[in-house]
Amino acid sequence: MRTQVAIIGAGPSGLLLGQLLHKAGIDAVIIERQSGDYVLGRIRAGVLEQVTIDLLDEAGVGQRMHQEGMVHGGFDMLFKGERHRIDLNGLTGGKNVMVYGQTEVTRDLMDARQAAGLTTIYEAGNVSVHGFDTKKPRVRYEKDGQAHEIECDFIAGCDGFHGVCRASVPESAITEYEKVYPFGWLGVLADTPPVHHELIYVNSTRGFALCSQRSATRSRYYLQVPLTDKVEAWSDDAFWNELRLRLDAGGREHLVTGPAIEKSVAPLRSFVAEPMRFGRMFLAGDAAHIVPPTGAKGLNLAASDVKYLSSALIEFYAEKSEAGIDTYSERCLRRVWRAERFSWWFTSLMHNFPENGPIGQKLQDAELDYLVHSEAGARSVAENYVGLPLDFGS
Ligand code: RFL
Ligand code: PHB
Repeated sequence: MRTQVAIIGAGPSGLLLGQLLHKAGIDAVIIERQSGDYVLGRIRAGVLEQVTIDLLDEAGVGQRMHQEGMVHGGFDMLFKGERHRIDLNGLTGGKNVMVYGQTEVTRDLMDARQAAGLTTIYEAGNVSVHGFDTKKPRVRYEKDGQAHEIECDFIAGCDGFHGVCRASVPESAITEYEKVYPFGWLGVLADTPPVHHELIYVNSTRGFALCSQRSATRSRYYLQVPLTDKVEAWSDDAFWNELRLRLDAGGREHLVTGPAIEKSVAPLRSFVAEPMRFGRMFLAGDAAHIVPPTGAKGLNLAASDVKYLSSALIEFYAEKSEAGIDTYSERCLRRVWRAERFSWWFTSLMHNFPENGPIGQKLQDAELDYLVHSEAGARSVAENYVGLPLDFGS
C-alpha cells in the first residue's frame, strides 16, 4: 500500500491530523494498535481551549461540541476551606473554555473519518517504522496473521507516550526531560449531577481534589492519592467519603454520590522529548510530551502540534516548500514548554507535598492568597488556563 502520510495512532492527535489533511486533499492512512471501542473507552481530558475549539471547527467536526459542550467562563479555587472564583472571561478580555470530553471529541472525529470513507487500520500488531531518515519511509504491521507494509512520504508519530515512533529514534538523536511526581490522580466518573456548575480545584491538607463534569448529569472527580494505591483498594464509598473531607461545607451539601461507572489511577508526569522531527518522521501530542493534568493542557497541546504539522505538510504539498517542516519542532516546543511550565507550577501549587514540611503548606497558602487577591496574579492564571494564542510572543 502507498499513502502520502502514514499516521501512527488513532487518538485525538492522529484522528485530527487525518481530518485536516483530508480537508486539504492529502491522502493519509491511520494505523492503530487497539480497537476503536478500546480507544473510545479511555476516559481522559475534559477541558478544551479556544485554539482547540477553532481547530475542531476547521476540521468540520465541531457541530456536536457546540450543541452539547458547556462553555465555562470561570472556575473556583478552594483552599483553607474557602472558595475563590477565577473569572476567566473577565480577566482575559472575553475568553472561555469548553467542557466537552475527549471521548466525545474522539467519537466525532471517528464518525467524520468513517463518513468520508477514509482508511483506519485498527488492531494492527507489531507496528514498526523504517527509513524515516530517507525520502521513502515505510511502516510495517501485522493484521490477522499477515504482514503488511505501507510506503509513504512522511510518518506522523501520534502514538502517545508508550508508542513506537519516539522509541525508534536513535538515543543520540533525542534528548528527554522528565519529572515524575510522587502521587497519582484517582478518577471517578459517575452519572450524578456535578457538585457545582463550574470546576472546583481544591488544595486541602488531605491532598488535592478536582470536581469536574461531562454534562448536567455526569460528574468527573479526581483525588490526589499515593502512587502505591491500587484502584481496587478504593471502594466507591471510600472515594466519596474522602472527597467530602476535602470539600467545603457548600460542596458537601451539594455533592450527589452514586456508583462509579469508571475508576482509574493515573500517574503524574512532566516530560518533553526534543526535537519533535527526525528526518521524515514527526512526533505530535503525548508521543512527544506529557503534562500533569492539573492545567488541563495535554489534549490542547496535542491539538496545537497537529495545527502546526498539518499547516507544514499542506505547505509542502501545495508549494513544494520545506519551510514549515523545518520549523515544526521549534514552533511546537516553544508552546509546549510554556504549557509545561504552567502545568508544573499549578500542580506544585495545588497538591500536598509532605516532604516540604509544614512550611511548604504555609508557602502554598500565601501564594494562593496572593493569587486570588491580586488582579495581576489571577490574570496570569486565567491567561494560561484559557490557553495562550498560537502566535504568542512572535
Ligand atoms: P493518545 O490519546 O495516547 O493516543 C495515542 C494512540 O496511539 C496508539 N498507539 C499505537 N498505535 C499503533 N502502534 C503503536 N505501537 C501504538 N502505541 C500506541 C494508542 O493506542 C492510542 O490510541 O495520545 P494523543 O492522541 O497525543 O492525545 C493526547 C491526549 O490523550 C492527552 O494529552 C490528554 O488526555 C491529557 N489529559 C488532558 N488534556 C487536556 O487538554 N485537558 C484535560 O482536561 C486533560 N485531562 C488528561 C486529563 C489525561 C489524563 N490521563 C489519564 C493521563 C485527565 C487525565 C486523568
Ligand atoms: C477532566 O474533566 O477530566 C479534567 C478537567 C480539568 C483538568 C483535568 C481533567 O485540569
